[in-house]
Amino acid sequence: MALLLHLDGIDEERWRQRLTAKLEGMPIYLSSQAFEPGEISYMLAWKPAPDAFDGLVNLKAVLSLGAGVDALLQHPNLPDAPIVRFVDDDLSQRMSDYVVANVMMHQRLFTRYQTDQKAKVWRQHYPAPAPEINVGIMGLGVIGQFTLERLKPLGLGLLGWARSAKLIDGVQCYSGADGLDEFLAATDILVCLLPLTEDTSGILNYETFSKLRQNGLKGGPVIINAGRGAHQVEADITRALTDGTLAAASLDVFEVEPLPQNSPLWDLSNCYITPHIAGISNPDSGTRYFSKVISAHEAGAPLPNVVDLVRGY
Ligand code: NDP
Ligand code: OXD
Repeated sequence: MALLLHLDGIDEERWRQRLTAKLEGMPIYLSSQAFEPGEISYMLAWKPAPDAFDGLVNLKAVLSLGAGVDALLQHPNLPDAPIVRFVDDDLSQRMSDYVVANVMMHQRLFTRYQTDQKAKVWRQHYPAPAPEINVGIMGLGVIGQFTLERLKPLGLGLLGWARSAKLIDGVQCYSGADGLDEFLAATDILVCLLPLTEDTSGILNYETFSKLRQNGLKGGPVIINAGRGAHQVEADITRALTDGTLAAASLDVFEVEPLPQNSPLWDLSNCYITPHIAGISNPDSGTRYFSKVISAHEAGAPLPNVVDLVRGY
C-alpha cells in the first residue's frame, strides 16, 4: 500500500515531507520516481499527465488537491476509483478573503482612486451605501456559503443562486435555470464560485452581464470570477468592459492560464487580474485533511466529499 503524488507545477517534495510525518509507515512516491504501480492505493493529484494512472490497478481513491475537479474529470484515462475533493477551512477562508476584498474595492469605488492617483487628481467619490448594494453569489456550496457568512457583517444585500433550492438566513436564494434571470436582475456585484460543468461553462457571457441590475453601483455592475476560466467568455468580458455594460471585472481565473500576453484583458484599466491565487491549497491543512482521509479509510470509514460523476462536481 502506497501513496503517489502527481502534482503538476507544485512542489511535490514539500507535500511529501509533511505527509510522511503524518502517514507513518506508508511509502510515498513522487511522480518522477520509480515505483511499482500495483503498490499504489491512493493518488494525490493536480492536473495529472495523460499516463499518470497507467498500471494503477489497485487504486482505492484519487485525492484531488483542488476543490474543483473539472480538469481531473476530463482526464482521458480516469480510473474507476472514487474521487475525493479538497474541502478545507483554510481554502474557504482564502477564497472568501479574495471575494470580500474585491467586493469592498468595488462597492467603495476604490477603483476610481487608482485612476485619480495616476492623474494626481484629488476628487471625492460618493459610493451608494452598503445596504443598497446587492452581492449575488453563484454557487452555494462549501465556499459560496462560507463566503456569505464572511460578507454578512458588512451590511450589503446578499443573494445566492444554486442548482437546488436553499434556505440561508439573511440571503435571498434563487435556484435553477428558472431562477437565474430574477437573481441577475437584483445583482450589482456578481461573484462566480461555481464548479465547471457542462451547464456552467460560459455562463459569464454578454447576455448574463446585460441582465444585471444597472442602477445600483455607480458606473454599473461588476463581476468577480474565482471559479474557473471556462466559466467566462473573455471576448464578451472585453466587450462589456469597453462598452460600459460592466463597470469592472475582478478575474482570478482565465480561459487559458497563464493569461496569454496578447489578451486584451491585460490592457483594460477596469479589469483586475490575479494569477489563480484566490485559494491556493495549503500544504499544512492539506496534509491534515488528506492524511486523515487515508487513515480513516484504512480503518474502515467511508471516504468523505466524494465527487458525483453524474453531476460533475
Ligand atoms: P461545491 O461543490 O461545494 O459547491 C458547488 C455549488 O455550485 C453548489 O451550490 C451547486 O448547487 C452549485 N452549482 C453546480 N452546478 C450548478 C448549476 N448548473 N447551476 C447553479 N448552481 C450550480 O464547490 P466548492 O464551493 O467547494 O467550490 C466551488 C468552485 O470554486 C470549485 O469547483 C472551483 O472551480 C473553484 N475554486 C477556485 C479556486 C481558486 O483558486 N480560484 C480555489 C478553490 C475552488 P447545489 O448546492 O444545488 O448542488
Ligand atoms: C481549486 C483551485 O480548485 O485551486 O482548489 O483552483
